[in-house]
Amino acid sequence: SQQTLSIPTLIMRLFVLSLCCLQLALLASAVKEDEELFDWQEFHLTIENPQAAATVRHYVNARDFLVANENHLGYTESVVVPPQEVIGFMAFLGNLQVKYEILEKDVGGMLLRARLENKLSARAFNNDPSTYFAQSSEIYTWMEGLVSQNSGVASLVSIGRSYEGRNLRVLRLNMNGGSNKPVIFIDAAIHAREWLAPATLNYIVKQLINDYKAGNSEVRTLMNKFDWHFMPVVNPDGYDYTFRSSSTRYWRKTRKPYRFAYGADPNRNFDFMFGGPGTSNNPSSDIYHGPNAFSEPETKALSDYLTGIRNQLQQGMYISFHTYGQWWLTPPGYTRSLPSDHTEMMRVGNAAAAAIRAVSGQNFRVGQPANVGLYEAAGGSYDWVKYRLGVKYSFTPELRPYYNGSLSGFSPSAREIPNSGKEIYQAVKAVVKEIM
Ligand code: 0X9
Ligand code: ZN
Repeated sequence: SQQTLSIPTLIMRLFVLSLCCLQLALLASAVKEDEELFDWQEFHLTIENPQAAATVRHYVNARDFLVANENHLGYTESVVVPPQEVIGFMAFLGNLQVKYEILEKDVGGMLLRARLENKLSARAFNNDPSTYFAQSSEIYTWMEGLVSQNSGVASLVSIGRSYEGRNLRVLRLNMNGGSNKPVIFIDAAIHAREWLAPATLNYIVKQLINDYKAGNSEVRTLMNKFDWHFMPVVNPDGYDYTFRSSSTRYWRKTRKPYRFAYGADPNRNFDFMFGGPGTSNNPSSDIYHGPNAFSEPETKALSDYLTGIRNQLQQGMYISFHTYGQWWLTPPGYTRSLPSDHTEMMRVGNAAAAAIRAVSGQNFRVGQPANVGLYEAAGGSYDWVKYRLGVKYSFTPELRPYYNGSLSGFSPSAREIPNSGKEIYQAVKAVVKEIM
């Protein structure tokens, strides 16, 4: 069924095609993937109205700035600006009467120092991923080592593959071999840039094994009673991408391509209140929920695995490590309305905060995100686990440092790993004891 096109139709089609190309070129004007960001400055904006927010977004999108949506209190946003654009951006913000603060004058320098420190840590501690920020393959190799040193009690489960084909792996510690024990499931790095989360998880794994072997009676009780499952890297494509250069360091989402952008926010991609408050249908947004629930192979694999152990999980607990801000978040995260078991959830959450305070003096706020200074967000993993799988005890801790609005909170020094590890290890034991 060949079709001849009239001249006007052809011209029309060429015109539409050229418009598409123009749009492609505009959208492709993102920061180069290998940009090291030396002397780039981090602006923190406090935008009072949606109109101004749109104007700022338009200005920023037309330039090669690095934007990391935070969607914390209202319309606040971190924008990282190249040195030659700083003066112009300040003038633009002044005209628009948008309040701003410069939080970092050399983002690239700061990230380079963090990277060097991380290298030194790796070398000083034998490339042990509980002492430095390791990529997914290094963490997997380390877990394989744990399995061979602890045969019979430790095992590795492959639960699927990421979009780019990386392994999705769960380390299981079942000390006395019992079957059908209640499960404690802990995951990390649903969000790519939150490096302290997998490192803290690895620290806890190592500490549990050491304390068990040393005959610590508290740990022996907790490990014998529960089957412990650890998934250090839920989003390995995004996580490994953050190791490529400074300009990719703040990547948050998966890496599956969508129209002119990459990735969905895995913590908006679960099948509970999908597309609700605190999510976006724009693929270039940092909180893009994806085309449909479980569109990402990573969230699909995790949800299938959790569904498979549902009965054991209902008797245990789900904990999803994120950073940063120092909160021990309780569900539901999609709304500020209190759940019927609010008092009980606060009781258990407060036990975590008390344990942390006793170890380090750090303050962790407990409650639903929108009631403790964060925001409502639908489609998150812990809400799905609680309200779809029926797992009562489901938490999302936001680890160190205390929230200050800056992107630098995502790149703490490797020296923070043991500090975070110690306090969160005690917190995890405390909450599990509360539900025994
Ligand atoms: O926005 C999120 O997904 C979490 N904060 S983060 O800074 N790590 O991105 C908050 C998760 C709270 N849980 C839900 N609201 N689902
Ligand atoms: Zn997160």
